[in-house]
Order: sequence, then structure tokens, then C-alpha cells
Amino acid sequence: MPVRALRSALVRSRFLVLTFGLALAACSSSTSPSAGPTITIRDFSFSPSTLTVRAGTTVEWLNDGPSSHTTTSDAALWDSGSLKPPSGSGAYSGGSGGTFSYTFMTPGTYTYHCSLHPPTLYPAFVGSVVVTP
Ligand SMILES: [Cu+2]
Repeated sequence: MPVRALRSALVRSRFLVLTFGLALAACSSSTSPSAGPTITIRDFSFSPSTLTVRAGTTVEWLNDGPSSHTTTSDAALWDSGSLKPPSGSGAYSGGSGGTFSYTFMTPGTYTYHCSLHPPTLYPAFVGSVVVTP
């Protein structure tokens, strides 16, 4: 086998290994679970107040306000309980704000509020998650 042919075969096999590696990397990134969106809770807002996600998405709420808050489904589908504020806020210290996650499997509109600061007293402190198929 001439040296030149051998060399080009080597180059070709290296190229194949490279493309195969890239294909593997592309596969693993599309099949591994990706981090879902986060809704930030502050005094007194959910941000974004309306979030649209695909069915099967896990949504996380993060308390980043100075007070404790909850994310509580209006239809009683979930209730985070009290989520503490981040370190240095309110009566708590040492740690990041409390989080809560819920996975939306069925398309629809899901409204929620904070049970500690109810809509009767804080009418703008409500949120909704719109789940599309
Ligand atoms: Cu609250």
C-alpha cells in the first residue's frame, strides 16, 4: 500500500471518529433531561406571571424575595408549603431561597397563588402556567 493512500485512509478514519463523536455529543444533549424554567417569587410577584411550557416540563419556583412565600395551585394540585427567602433576608439566614418543582403532564391553564399572601389581600400576586401539547 502506497504511503500516501495509507495516510489519507488514516485522515479519513480520524474524520469518521470525530464526526461520530460529535453525533454522540448531539445525541446525549438531546436525550438528557434539560433544566426546566424557573419562576421567581418576590414581594409580591411571580415572574414571569404567565409561563407557557410544553407538556412534560418541570417548572421550578424560587423564592428570591425578603419574605416567605408559597406556590399553591388554585385547584389544589400542588402546594409548596412555606419557601424560605434567600440568605440575608427577613428572619432567615444561611442559604439560598427555597425552591419547589412541579411537572406539568397535561395541557391546560394552571393558576396559582401564595397561601401566605392570598389574592384577597394581594390581587396582583397570582400566576399561571399554560401547558401546551
Ligand atoms: Cu407570599
